[in-house]
Amino acid sequence: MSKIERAEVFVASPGRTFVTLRITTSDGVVGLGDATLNGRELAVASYLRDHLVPLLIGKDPARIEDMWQYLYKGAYWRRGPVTMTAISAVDTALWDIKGKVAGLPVYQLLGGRSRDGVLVYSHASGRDTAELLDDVERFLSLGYKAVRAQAAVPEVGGTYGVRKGKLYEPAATALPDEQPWDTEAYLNFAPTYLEAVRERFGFGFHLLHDVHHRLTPLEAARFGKAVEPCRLYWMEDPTPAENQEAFRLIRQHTTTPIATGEVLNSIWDVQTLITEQLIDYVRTTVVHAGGLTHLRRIFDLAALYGVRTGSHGATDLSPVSMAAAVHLDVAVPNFGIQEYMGHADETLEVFRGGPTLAAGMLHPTEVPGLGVEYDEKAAERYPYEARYLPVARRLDGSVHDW
Ligand code: CS2
Ligand code: MG
Repeated sequence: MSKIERAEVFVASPGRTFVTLRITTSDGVVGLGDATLNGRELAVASYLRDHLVPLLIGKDPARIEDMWQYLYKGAYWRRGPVTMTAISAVDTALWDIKGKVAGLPVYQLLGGRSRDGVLVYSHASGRDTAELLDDVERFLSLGYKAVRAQAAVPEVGGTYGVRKGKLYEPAATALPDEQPWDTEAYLNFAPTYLEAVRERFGFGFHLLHDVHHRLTPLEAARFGKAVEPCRLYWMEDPTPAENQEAFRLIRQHTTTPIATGEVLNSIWDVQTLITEQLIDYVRTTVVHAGGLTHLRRIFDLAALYGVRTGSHGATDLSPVSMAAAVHLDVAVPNFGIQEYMGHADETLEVFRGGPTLAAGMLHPTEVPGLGVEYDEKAAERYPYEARYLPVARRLDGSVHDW
């Protein structure tokens, strides 16, 4: 029987920081898992190196479900982003190994194709409405069928989601950047630029918007009503989702579809949201919600209630978890859409392979496993750099949800 012989944790910053788990079996088969938790990377690296790696050595890599239960229940302290990201990395690496041993791409192990390709959306943004409109036009001209729109709110300067360079990168400073926030200014301005997008480009593509956890339930209801004429594909994270019941109030007031879940990491964190149909898309991911094994469970629960998938896919999810995401996206029956921002050139020097983008859709690799390789030598050229996500403060100085 093949055994897990080695489990190595790599922390490197090629374009941005990523934590990658590499498991090698006694037969020399290698599996990769993404263990990146933006702004708290070393916590997961230590959880893996100091607490999980000693448990992996000598274990049977084929027993994926058993490993999941062993790591989840064996921790005693359950759930949370650090624990679940570490478990996700192990789970994903074992699916990579299983695909390589079977000689099949991972989607074939998940039931095979349900669709020809995976619809994606990317991020258009601007420092003002005019710049945003130009950016939307750029993505539409690239063939995207779905575009997220975010613009800075004039009175409060920087706002969530406004790209500075080639890619939107929020974790850009060695200590948290404190950014101003004013809800009233946002509520007055954001609907105007979403309307401007529809006025300029019409309704022939999906338009998405990320509120990014910033409103109270009633403010979110007000925003949802205000943007109903824009016919959004979704408004994302309208209010912090720890309080799942809060979404009942939003639901009572607006038909704007709702997506949430990128900061959540288990089926229990989205159980009420799904079973009470308080959301339309669940955004949990391979890297933060327990790997393919657990994410498949979440997606199957969602399917029972007409909730579709809409997984998070920002630049801080490595090509490994993006590849795993597309293998699952192409197979599940209730797929909705996949976020896809691409990665920096430096990142792609280290992570080789992965899904291909064509006509606004991602396509999984056909090689055995996940289809991504990690170039350890290239990674050594990009030593770890500590980076933090920003903190938002209201105009009175009090901390707000970033
Ligand atoms: C955002 C992310 O892509 C999204 O929907 O919410 O940019 C998020 O802010 C980052 O992934 C946080 O690391
Ligand atoms: Mg988001």
